[in-house]
Amino acid sequence: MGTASPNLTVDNVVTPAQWRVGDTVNVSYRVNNTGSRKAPDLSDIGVLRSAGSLEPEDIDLAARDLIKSDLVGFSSMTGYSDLTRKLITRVKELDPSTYVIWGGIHPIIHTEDAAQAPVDAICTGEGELAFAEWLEHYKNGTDFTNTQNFWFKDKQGNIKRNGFRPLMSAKELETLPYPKYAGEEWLYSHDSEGFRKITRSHYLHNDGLAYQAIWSIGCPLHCTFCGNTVFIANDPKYKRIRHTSAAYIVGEVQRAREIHPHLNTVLFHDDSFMAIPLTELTDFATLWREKVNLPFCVYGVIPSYVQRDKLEVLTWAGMNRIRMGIQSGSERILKFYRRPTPLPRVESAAADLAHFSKYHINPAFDIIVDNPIETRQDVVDTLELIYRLPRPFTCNVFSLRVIPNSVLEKQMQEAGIDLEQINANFNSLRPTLANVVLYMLLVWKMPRKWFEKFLPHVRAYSDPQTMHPILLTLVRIPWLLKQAFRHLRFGEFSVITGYSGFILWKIGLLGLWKKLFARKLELPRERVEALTMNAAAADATS
Ligand code: B12
Ligand SMILES: C[S@@+](CC[C@H](N)C(=O)[O-])C[C@H]1O[C@@H](n2cnc3c(N)ncnc32)[C@H](O)[C@@H]1O
Ligand code: SF4
Repeated sequence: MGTASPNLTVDNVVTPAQWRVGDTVNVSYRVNNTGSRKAPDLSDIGVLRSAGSLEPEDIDLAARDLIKSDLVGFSSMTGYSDLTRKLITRVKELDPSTYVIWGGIHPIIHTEDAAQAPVDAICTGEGELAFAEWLEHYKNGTDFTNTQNFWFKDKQGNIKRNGFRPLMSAKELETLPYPKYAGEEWLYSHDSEGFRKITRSHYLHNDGLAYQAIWSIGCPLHCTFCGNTVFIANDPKYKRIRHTSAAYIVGEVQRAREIHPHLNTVLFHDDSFMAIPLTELTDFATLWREKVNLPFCVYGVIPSYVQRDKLEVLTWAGMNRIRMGIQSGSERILKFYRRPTPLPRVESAAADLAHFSKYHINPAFDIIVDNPIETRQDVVDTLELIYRLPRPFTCNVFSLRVIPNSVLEKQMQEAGIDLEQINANFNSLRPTLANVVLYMLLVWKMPRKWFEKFLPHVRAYSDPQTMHPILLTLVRIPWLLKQAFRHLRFGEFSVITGYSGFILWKIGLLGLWKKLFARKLELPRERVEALTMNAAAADATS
């Protein structure tokens, strides 16, 4: 029999029709407890993971712990900027002498907004070397206000806006220590205990059996909706792909496995992994097989950089999953996003991926929907592309959001459109028929004549239309099950988190399962040698 516990569900969520990142808004909701025990405190419930989800008591409790330090550094994306601002404000109210620095994507992308918070400094670019320089001055009591990649605020509130340091070179990246992992890290918890040490259980619940890594920085494209547009505006050299040596990244993963021997997959979050030259990928593949020999997933794949050779060498190394950005099936919309990935190139990349489907959990293609610029034809074009792409695959379907200061923000302002911004979850789609049909296609390629019956009823985002929230929820259930099944078949526990994968690993069943069901590409030595030689020639000409 299970232990008595509260079971809280939230409904009747009412939010303003539109809000911008940084706004404080009123959100009302109803909480039902269908469990067998009283809930300890209803303020445990966050709404839409929005910045306003922490109650003032939580903010106060966290801030009281933080002011025990002389220096507090915050790091946040824009979606969490409101929460960060509240924490900073409370820290400063409780102890104005605590030195506060705000870093991370938000101060880089929306610098003026972050600078308005009661901070002492914000970090406006890469932090590693800049922070080391600042810290040296801070400890020695010397003037730190000239440190680049920082803006400083004096007691009167005047802001000193310093410029940018050059981006770190590959050589400099190589000198950095591995990212902190499962060491002295603390997590704030709602349960009135405040900060608690991070345990293996936290990792299992967040990442399953996966290790999250980034090998390369940079992206050659500048899609209007992406934060990259700001990185590139700050320094055009951001377009270049910079990365550490294969030995460094392999060493990083080996270190993680020493701490957590249960790790059984690595997820690379690089923005443009496939743009790394073939010679370097071949070096990586050879060393990876030799020293790590774990499956891995590559998230940032731009269709124009997909090549058979690259796929072959990485699959041989252990790559078993790929996520590729398609965004739209309409050439007009790709042009609007300034994405130089013509549809024939997208389709040939998908065909190349299909060639390796035996060794891969189906690839996931990113698609952006709910764009008010789209016409009905653009929406139909995307559905048609999804219909004809070679299977198996799935899609990550995102609702378009405007990242402040991105080129898209200007495009939307010019078009007179005020969009809900990225505070809301990217996955909260509008329940249009177009989105329902999209998910149906991800579950099953229906006969062409059925598909053609749906198409005339599909509308553009801005057109008046009937919404289908229940249908959208229903069609997502088999889609989720299908995805979970595909991961299970490969014994891959990165989307299925918690203890299940860990227990299977511990009793040895996971290893056995993978031996029986997961296929691994083996290549004869001559083929590997040929790939290595071809790589040098191919990189020289590309
Ligand atoms: C890895 C990644 C993820 C991972 C991990 C996210 C996480 N919570 O850690 C996953 C896949 C889960 C993810 C999810 C999302 N992501 Co993401 N993600 C990235 C990615 C590719 C790299 C970020 C990273 O870790 N970089 C490595 C670290 C070391 O660098 P950094 O954070 O930039 O920090 C440096 C500086 O900022 C500075 N710094 C940082 N903090 C501090 C603090 C102090 C005190 C100092 C001095 C300096 C400093 O120094 C650091 C080293 O140079 C970026 C794109 C990019 N190229 O940055 C997008 C990015 C951050 N993601 C983005 C978004 C929008 C999301 C999602 C909202 C998307 C979604 N589908 O829902 C979710 C949010 C999930 C969540 N709740 O956190 C946007 C953020 C835009 C914005 N303005 O906020 C980005 C920029 C991509 C984009 N589209 O433009 N993401
Ligand atoms: C950071 S991108 C990296 C993917 C890869 N570099 C590519 O574009 O092919 C991750 C995905 O998030 C989605 N995304 C990024 N910015 C978005 C925005 N402003 N609104 C909606 N989705 C967005 C896109 O679908 C994108 O493919
Ligand atoms: S290719 Fe991906 S990471 Fe690069 S700019 Fe476009 S969306 Fe951003």
